[in-house]
Amino acid sequence: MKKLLSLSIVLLLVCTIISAQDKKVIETEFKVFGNCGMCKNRIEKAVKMKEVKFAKWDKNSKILKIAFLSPGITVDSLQQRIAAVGHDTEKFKAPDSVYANLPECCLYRDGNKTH
Ligand SMILES: [Cu+2]
Repeated sequence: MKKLLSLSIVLLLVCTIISAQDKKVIETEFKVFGNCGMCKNRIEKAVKMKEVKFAKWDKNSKILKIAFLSPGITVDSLQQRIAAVGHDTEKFKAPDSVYANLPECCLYRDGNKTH
């Protein structure tokens, strides 16, 4: 009985290790539209969660570099989150109502740059 117990503990450990290895960190980058440092905070905050290991947006290139755990989350779900706080991505457009509430310096669609 004791043997069986220790065997199942070993088995459990092995399974845990295997499933931990299944989670891969994916590094990618995609375009997110925005203007300034406030945008940067908003964008990076939108994807802040434990599955995201790294997120950095560059206001000049408009590129968000991101590293996240797969299959926990997908690029689409990340882009949807960003669009939901008011920033268009390559695939998803922010709702007009959310966009309209952004501070003036963050309004990137009409091409005005106040910074
Ligand atoms: Cu801004």
